[in-house]
Amino acid sequence: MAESSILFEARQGVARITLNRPEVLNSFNGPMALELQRVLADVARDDGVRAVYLTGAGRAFSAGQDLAEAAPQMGAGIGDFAAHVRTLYNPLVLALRRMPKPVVCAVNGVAAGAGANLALACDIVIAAEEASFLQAFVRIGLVPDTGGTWFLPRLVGSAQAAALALLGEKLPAARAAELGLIYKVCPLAELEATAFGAAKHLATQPTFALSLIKQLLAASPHNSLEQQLEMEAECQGIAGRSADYAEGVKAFLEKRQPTFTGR
Ligand code: LHQ
Repeated sequence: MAESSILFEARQGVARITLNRPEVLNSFNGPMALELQRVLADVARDDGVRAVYLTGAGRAFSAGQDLAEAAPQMGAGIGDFAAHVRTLYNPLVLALRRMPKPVVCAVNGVAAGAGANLALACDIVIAAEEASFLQAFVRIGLVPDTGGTWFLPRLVGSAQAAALALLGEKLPAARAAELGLIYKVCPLAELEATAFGAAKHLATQPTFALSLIKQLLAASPHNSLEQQLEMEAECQGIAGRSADYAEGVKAFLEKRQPTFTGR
């Protein structure tokens, strides 16, 4: 039987998800995108999982859409790209953004097209120095999808976003970090320890508060200062009634490390 295109394992409170079609640089065909949707939905529901780690097998993170599947001249292919994006990629972006626990993305190599934007949908992106980000769409006559035109201007500002999307040049990971597109880079040999280490740490943290922080940050670009202050107050009210706050403040007063349960 063929190996799954999405590898999944849960350990130490972390769901480890690996894009696994290395022979085509982990590019996505339909079954792979649907499988990733299923895994993300399971992970979102599983209280035993308190952080998510996403990476790619082999030398790439993901080259985006499998172009062999998408080529018009290949007969069957994908009939309607709009429907394809709506049913396969949009749900992935929303699943990552709405995940009620932090998602750490370890970009181990090139991230192109939908693969690049899937990485940008994650909460914390750490890339190998050898990795790169490529808004490849324009090179084949398409437009950025998978949230690219939403994430890019918010992360790097409109001038850099326009250049990245229109020129479709390969952006080395170190430059991506300088621009604020991603959190940081490290040598490939240290990527696993650095990024999985961050996920493991997050899995021991107050998960409920982390999910509220995600909601606050997601709402921020659309809110006025007044609205955001109100939302912070509301979330603080909720966080203040959590078991983890009770434990956090008790541990502080007792001068010990807290043991958070995520509730
Ligand atoms: C691939 C791919 C690939 C298949 C490398 N597919 N085989 C949404 C809706 C509907 C339709 C279309 O798209 C979308 C969203 C999108 O994501 S559009 C953007 C699609 N992605 C791209 O255009 C990127 C295409 N790939 C590349 O530009 C290069 O492969 C990059 C820059 C990623 C890596 O370059 P290299 O390191 O030089 O590797 P390579 O090009 O030699 O690729 C290695 C193998 O992987 C090769 O196969 P082979 O049999 O020759 O070893 C490639 O054909 C295959 N591969 N990307 N997307």
